[in-house]
Amino acid sequence: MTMGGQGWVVFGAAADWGAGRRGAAEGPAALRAAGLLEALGTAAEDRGDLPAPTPLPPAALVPAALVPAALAPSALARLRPEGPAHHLPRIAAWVRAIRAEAAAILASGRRPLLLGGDHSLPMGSVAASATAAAAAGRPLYLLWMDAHGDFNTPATSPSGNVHGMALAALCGEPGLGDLWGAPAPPPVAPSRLALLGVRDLDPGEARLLRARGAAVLGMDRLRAEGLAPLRRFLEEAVAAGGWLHVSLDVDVLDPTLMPGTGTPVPGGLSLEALAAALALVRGSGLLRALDLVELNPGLDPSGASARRAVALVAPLLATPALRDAA
Ligand code: NNH
Ligand code: MN
Ligand code: MN
Ligand code: MN
Repeated sequence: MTMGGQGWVVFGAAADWGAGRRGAAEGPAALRAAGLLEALGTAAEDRGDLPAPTPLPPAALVPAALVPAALAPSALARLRPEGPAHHLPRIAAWVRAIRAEAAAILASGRRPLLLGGDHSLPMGSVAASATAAAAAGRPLYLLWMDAHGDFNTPATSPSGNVHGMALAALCGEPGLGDLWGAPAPPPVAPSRLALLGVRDLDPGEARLLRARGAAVLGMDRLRAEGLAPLRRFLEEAVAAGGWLHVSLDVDVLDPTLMPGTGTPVPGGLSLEALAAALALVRGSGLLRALDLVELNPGLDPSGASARRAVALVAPLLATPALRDAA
């Protein structure tokens, strides 16, 4: 089924090279099995999963000479033999394929919904949003819903897992080499970025986030102020005539509600709080693109994690008209 106008186009990326454990690649199949397409109704088109791209030659990416110099010996000792950004050539190939797909969907005036897969993959979808927003003369606002900051670089990452570096790379932090090829996307402005639900920051990424001045609406802040800071962020985006991309890492939910994810962190959002946040997003009328990532269905054989993810995003996508169809 297809629909023109502002409908959603769903595509999957069955890849988990950015995560520390395998299994998020089963996310797209699990989300479809849990009824995602039925929940979206006839207004959405499902393009299926992208074919696995061929890994890029490693030489195109992190220059080896840069790496040891950038790392403290203590960080170096914790790295696995494959280097400071695991599986980067494969991830870069996925990122480029996802960017191309999301860009084509945006160019047709519709809205991409990326089903992951791990959280390195939105380096492709957000790149497409950033490029399209710039071409339309609109400021891009990015809402990153996550237990984690994903603001490491190869030099600060304690794990070497690229899903923990995706947001930093999108904001223009160096370290992943020529990830996107040409043309590189415009970097996401930290002043138009909000992280929601964060409760696990590594020391290096915490320092970098602070230095860049991004709005970290962590769990402590949410407990104190509720969703008021998110409301202000969205109001600012509306006033600026912005576009909004939401990248939803399911580990933003409390692990008691979302056990099917690879790096659960206690103390997360309730279903009600996340639904309320997504209702504010929907009400803004600005949402142009969504990522739904880090579901690892094998870690929750009950299937409840996938069903909850579907139930949460379905109302978000049952779309009111965009504020501005241009
Ligand atoms: N901060 C850790 C790292 O960089 C964990 C990242 N894991 C995530 N991010 N799931 O959303 O390795
Ligand atoms: Mn993440
Ligand atoms: Mn996370
Ligand atoms: Mn951590």
